[in-house]
Amino acid sequence: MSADNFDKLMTIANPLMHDFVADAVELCQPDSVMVCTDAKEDIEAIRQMALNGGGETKLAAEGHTFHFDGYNDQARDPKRTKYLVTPEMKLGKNLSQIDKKEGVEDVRSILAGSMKGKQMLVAFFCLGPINSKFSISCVQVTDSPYVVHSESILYRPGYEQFKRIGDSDGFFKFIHTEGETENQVSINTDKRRIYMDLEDNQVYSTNTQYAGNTVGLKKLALRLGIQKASNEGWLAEHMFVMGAHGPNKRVSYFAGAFPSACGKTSTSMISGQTIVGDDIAYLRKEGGEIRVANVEQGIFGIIRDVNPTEDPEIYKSLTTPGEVIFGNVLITDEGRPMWLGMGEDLSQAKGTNHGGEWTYGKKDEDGNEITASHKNARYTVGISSLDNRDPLADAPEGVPLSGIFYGGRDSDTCVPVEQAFNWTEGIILKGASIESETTAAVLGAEGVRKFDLMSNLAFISVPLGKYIQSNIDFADGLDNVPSIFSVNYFLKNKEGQYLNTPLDKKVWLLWAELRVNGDVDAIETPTGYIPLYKDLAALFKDNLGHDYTQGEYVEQFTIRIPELLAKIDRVEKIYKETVASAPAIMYETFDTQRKRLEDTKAKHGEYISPFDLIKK
Ligand code: SPV
Ligand code: MN
Repeated sequence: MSADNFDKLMTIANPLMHDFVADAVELCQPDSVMVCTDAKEDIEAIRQMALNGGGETKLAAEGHTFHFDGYNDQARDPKRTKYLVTPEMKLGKNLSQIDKKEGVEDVRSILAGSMKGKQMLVAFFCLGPINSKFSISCVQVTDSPYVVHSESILYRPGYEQFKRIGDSDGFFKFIHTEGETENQVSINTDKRRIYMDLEDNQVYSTNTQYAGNTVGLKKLALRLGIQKASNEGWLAEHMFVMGAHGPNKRVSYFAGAFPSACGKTSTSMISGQTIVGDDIAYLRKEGGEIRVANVEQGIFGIIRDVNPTEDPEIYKSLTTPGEVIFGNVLITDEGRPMWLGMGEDLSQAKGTNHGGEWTYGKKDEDGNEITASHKNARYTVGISSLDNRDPLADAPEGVPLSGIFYGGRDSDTCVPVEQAFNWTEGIILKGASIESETTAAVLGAEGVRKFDLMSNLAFISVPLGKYIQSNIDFADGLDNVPSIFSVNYFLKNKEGQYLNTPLDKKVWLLWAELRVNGDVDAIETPTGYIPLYKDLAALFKDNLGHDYTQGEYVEQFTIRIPELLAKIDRVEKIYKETVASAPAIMYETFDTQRKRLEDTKAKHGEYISPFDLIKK
């Protein structure tokens, strides 16, 4: 480490951080170490390193680069992601874990000497807005310039923030090596590890490059954050945050949790609304209300289906010069990125993608089609480059929360939008009961219905029952309790066709905006409140120019009693069999809901038109 870099490190007077870095250097044995501050020159140096063999290549448009992950490194890897636990820790069986002593020994043996011949980067970033109650300082050690470059786009600068915390131990530590590479991609999959040490707030990540496994501040920090939040009485959630724009310039803020690849980013980008963040939120109680802040300042979003019609804001920023990293898309010989669902014919396209040279119809060794871009291909951009950035996106005090959405990929059970009767029912029957058909965002089979409470299951680091109880208790003492809604963008008819277009989510959002402000009435169903036909018809007409028919309404909002009952049975079974810590109120609430469904069935039958539920 040069004297200059050493000074940069020592200027932060935190011996615990120094120890962490010293240990990492000793263990990984890099040839040199660079310490990055918040200075523009340092970030620029990282960008250049990324382009000089550090994981990125320039594209034709100014500021655009691309990055490829290995063919089997295209998503988060739950099988190799584990909590390091001591015998005293009782996390419950849903959380993947390994004995701490054994796991640390194993991952340290992989890290040993891993940076020989390479430069180690030490960088500082901040979770949440800087200099605020939400801020958590982080130090990232990695041999990947791509990782630090991504973090410089996605997170607020943390070097100056780190100085503010003095010698506190309340910071997060991340150590990553991409390991041995060929053509700039990690090759030793068998030595891939993503191990979280909850006692030391430290995460190890090895032999992977995909950002969900490597960018410390993203999902690795969410796991640490959930434990910290649980201990300190706030919430760390897998949620977007956005401003919904109602009548007379009214802005009501919503947060929403959806499993990966279920429309979370595109909800936060609905036209005419403003985005605070698309992926991770911290919620704190202040002065009788919930304040919510975006943990990030950028978006690592799924690029598939980003096109000028459905996502005009993001499409514009991806096709305009400026800082963008494209991941696992098709790169044409002219240096242009192309992707599935971009609104162009890809059958004539050719170029290079994560599988090498590509032309339409190419198959891999196992005979599976290699699509032009991977289904989980991504883009990384700063929110500041978006025209629809909310003016309070970086507010240190966050924004006041009016409502929460929980959604999933559900083809046959829940209506497109429904408001829970109250907070506790919302947490239990909407959030803690999310099931979703699996997608390409996680390695494994697609299309299988999976339980995913609060869309946060992959990241929860405390016993699940404790986490749910914290969510229930969070409304205690509030003057303004936000409303909780379920949304379902993926309802299908018997022929398997979607009943809604992707644009319809705007109507559900704006209905919820009216609802939280008491502007519209609703129909009571056994599971919550749904919109009146007339209110939706007006919203469809005004916002989408669509004449929404009564037929569409009835088909979409029919209450499907058998499916709803089956869902409760499935979810309850999961809690009974696998979540010893589940609070008793959950089972009471499942019973209440079941009884309401049975009573309604006795009166109206199994499939009930919403018109039949309007009180005469
Ligand atoms: C998600 O999959 O939920 C993402 C991308 O936001 S990842 O970084 O992989 O978690
Ligand atoms: Mn996410």
